[in-house]
Amino acid sequence: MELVKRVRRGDHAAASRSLSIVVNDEKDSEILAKEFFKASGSAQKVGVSGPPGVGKSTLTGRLIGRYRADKLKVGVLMVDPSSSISGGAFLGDRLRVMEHATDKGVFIRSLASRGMIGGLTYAIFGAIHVLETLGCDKILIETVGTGQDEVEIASVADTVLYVTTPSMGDEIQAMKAGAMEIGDIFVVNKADLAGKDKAIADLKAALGLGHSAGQAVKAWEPPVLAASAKNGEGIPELVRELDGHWKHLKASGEGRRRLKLQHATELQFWIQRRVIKSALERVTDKILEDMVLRKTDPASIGRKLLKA
Ligand SMILES: Nc1nc2c(ncn2[C@@H]2O[C@H](COP(=O)(O)OP(=O)(O)OP(=O)(O)O)[C@@H](O)[C@H]2O)c(=O)[nH]1
Ligand SMILES: [Mg+2]
Repeated sequence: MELVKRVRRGDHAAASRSLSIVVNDEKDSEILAKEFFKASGSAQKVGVSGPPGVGKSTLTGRLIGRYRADKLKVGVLMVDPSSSISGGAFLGDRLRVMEHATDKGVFIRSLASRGMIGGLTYAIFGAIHVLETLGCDKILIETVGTGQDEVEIASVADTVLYVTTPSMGDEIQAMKAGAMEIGDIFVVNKADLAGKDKAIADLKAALGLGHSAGQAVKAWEPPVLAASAKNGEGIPELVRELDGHWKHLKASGEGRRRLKLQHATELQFWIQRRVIKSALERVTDKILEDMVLRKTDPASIGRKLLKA
């Protein structure tokens, strides 16, 4: 409880300790998680998603800068679904946002999925509640788009920012629709390079935007912007759209719908984690021995363990 109080007062060391406990499911994690959940629910959670190398981390650094200029407190979660492969790139990510690391208004943490029971998604929820308790107004969650994870970010974030580049024009056409459908705001980053206008047109065409004549006006038409995280071009406009989406979520009821979806997903992962953990703890060598001897089978044993 002392730890929770310290996090509420904005103590970064306490937040860091709490994150480790909650994410790794250490002793007392459940007691803490309950308190953090109660104190959370007010920040805008922005998922920064898109293919590898498009500039998500650089853009995240820019967004931190803008939010800090407005005196907002920012939490950053860098989610690495495959830390075993991209350890090096990940270090680069941290460096790109590192200029903010000594700022008391910014809290940065990376999450890797290796060895986590219940997977990364559950850990992200736990981390988000700690950051909200810490007083973060905006939480930026960077994920590398490998298809699967992109879909997951849509059940964690309030606003999904989908990042591409001018050189991706043709690939966009070939991309699975599902990977992009999750975007609430689209950014063609690296607009300092050639081809941004064509990229924007291609993206709009792929999204089926701008052809709504005769159709009912959608409550939120995803904007497609150009930006350069490198030189800062288009960043104020991007922040305006992010704020606009946040207002839209609150005014339309869509925000509440998404929050319920997030809670349903978190609950699903909580159950999954607990059930798997407690069932697996009761698998003895005797059981495995009986399976080798074909005295029993996974379905029979599994059922028995679940009942218990
Ligand atoms: N020209 C140009 N280069 C950029 C821009 N933004 C980022 N870059 C460069 O693109 C490279 C990748 O940038 P990152 O920010 O690491 O991209 P990322 O999407 O986070 O990469 P992963 O996390 O590895 O998927 C770096 O060399 C950046 O300097 C931009 O606006 N213009
Ligand atoms: Mg990155």
